[in-house]
Amino acid sequence: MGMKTTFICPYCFEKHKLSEVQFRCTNKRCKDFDDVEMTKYENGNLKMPKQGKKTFAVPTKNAFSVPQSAKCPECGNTTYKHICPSCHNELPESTLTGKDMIISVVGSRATGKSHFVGVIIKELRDRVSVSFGGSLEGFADSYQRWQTNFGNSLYDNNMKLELTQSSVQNVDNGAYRPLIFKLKLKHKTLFKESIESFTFVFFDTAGEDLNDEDTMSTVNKYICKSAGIVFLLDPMQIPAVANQLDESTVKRAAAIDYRSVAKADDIMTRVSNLIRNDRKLSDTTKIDIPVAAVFSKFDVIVPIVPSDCTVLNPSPHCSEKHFDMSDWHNVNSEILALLHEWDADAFISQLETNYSNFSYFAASALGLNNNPDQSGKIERPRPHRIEDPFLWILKENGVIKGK
Ligand SMILES: Nc1nc2c(ncn2[C@@H]2O[C@H](COP(=O)(O)OP(=O)(O)OP(=O)(O)O)[C@@H](O)[C@H]2O)c(=O)[nH]1
Ligand SMILES: [Mg+2]
Ligand SMILES: [Zn+2]
Ligand SMILES: [Zn+2]
Repeated sequence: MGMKTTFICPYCFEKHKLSEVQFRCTNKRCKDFDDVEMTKYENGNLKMPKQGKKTFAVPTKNAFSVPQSAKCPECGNTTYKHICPSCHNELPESTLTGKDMIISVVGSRATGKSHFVGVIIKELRDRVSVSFGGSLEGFADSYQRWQTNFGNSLYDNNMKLELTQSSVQNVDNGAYRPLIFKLKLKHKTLFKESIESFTFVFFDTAGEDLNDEDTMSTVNKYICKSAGIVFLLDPMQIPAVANQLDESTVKRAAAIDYRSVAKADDIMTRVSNLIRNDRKLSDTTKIDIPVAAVFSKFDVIVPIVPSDCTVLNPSPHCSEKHFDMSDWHNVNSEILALLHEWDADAFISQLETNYSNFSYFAASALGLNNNPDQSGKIERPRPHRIEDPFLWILKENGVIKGK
C-alpha cells in the first residue's frame, strides 16, 4: 500500500487527515477533564460529560506521518496514545500506517450475523491464524467485549445469542463499538521472513438498523469503508427451503417469522444505495467492494443439499495453508445453482447488477447437528466453513495467496 495522508477511525468511521490525529495523556496523576467527544460517541448525557485525561493536538508539517509521542501540555509527561479527533477513542497503530480492513457483516433480521461474528472471532484466534502461521489479538478492550457479548453465552453457558438491539435506541451496552483485532502473519519471501500485521474491524449490525436508508446512513457508515462485505442469507427465509423442512427445525433455526423481515434483495438495494451515495457513484457503476454472499445456518439445510456437493466437505483452506481455488470454485457454483433452484433470482440479479466482485458461500456457525433446542440451548459451536468467506476477502485484498 502506498503512503497515505488520511485515515478512517475504526470506532466512529470518520475520515481524517493524518495531521489531525490527537494524543491523550496517560499519566495517572494528571488532571481529569470533561471529554465531550467521548461522551457524544457513547451517547451519554452532555450535561454530565464523561471524564478523561487531557487530550490535545500537536502541530505537524508532515502530511505522511504522525509523531510517535507528544508531551502533555498539562503535566509535561510523554504519551504515546494516539486518539481520533472526532470520538477520542485510542487508534491502533495500523490505522495510521495503512493496513486495516473493515469487514462488515450485513443481512436482514435473524439471518445469523451475531452468531457468525461471535464464532468467527473465536475460530480466527484459536485456529485460522495459527494455520496461516500467525496470531490474533484484541485491541484495547475488544477481547473482553467479545467475551461479554458472545463468548460467555456461546462457549461458557452454551446458549444461543439474543437478537441484537438497535444501536439507535440502545446505546448503553457498548454493542455499537466495533470489535478490533490485530492479525499478525508471517510473510515469507525468497530471502527473508517478516511479520506483517493487519487490523480487522468487525461490526455486528442489528438487522433492525438495516431497515431504512436513513437509519443506515447514520449508523452504518462503516459499510461504505469496508474492505469486504459478508452478506448473510438465511435459507429459512426462502419459502422454497422452509417448505422442505419440518416446522420445528425451522422454528429453532429461524428465531423470527420470515414473513416479517425485510427481504434479502431489499437490504442489498439499501446497502448498495448507501455505498453509491457515499462514493458519489452513478446508478450504473458497479461497486468494487468484494461481497461474499453466504448461506448461513448451513447445518439445517444439509438434508436437502445434493450429497455429492463439495460444500458438505470440511473447509480445506486452513489445512492446506493457502486459499484453495478449486474448492472455492466448486462451492461458488454449487451455491449459485441452489439459489436458482430455490427461486432466489431476485437476490442474484441484485448482486450481479450492483457489484463487480462477488462470490457465493455457505457456512454454519453452530455446526452440523447443533440446531438450538426450544430453550435456546446449544452444544459448543463446531462451525462448518465459517472461515471461507473471510479468507476469500483476505485473498481479494492481497493478504493471502490463492492456489
Ligand atoms: N441451526 C443454526 N441456527 C443458527 C445459526 N446461527 C444462528 N442461528 C439461529 O438464528 C437465530 C438468529 O441468529 P442471530 O445471529 O442472532 O441473527 P442476527 O442476524 O444477528 O439477528 P439481528 O441481531 O436481529 O439482526 C439464532 O437465534 C439461532 O436460532 C447456525 O449456525 N445454525
Ligand atoms: Mg445480531
Ligand atoms: Zn498529563
Ligand atoms: Zn473516531
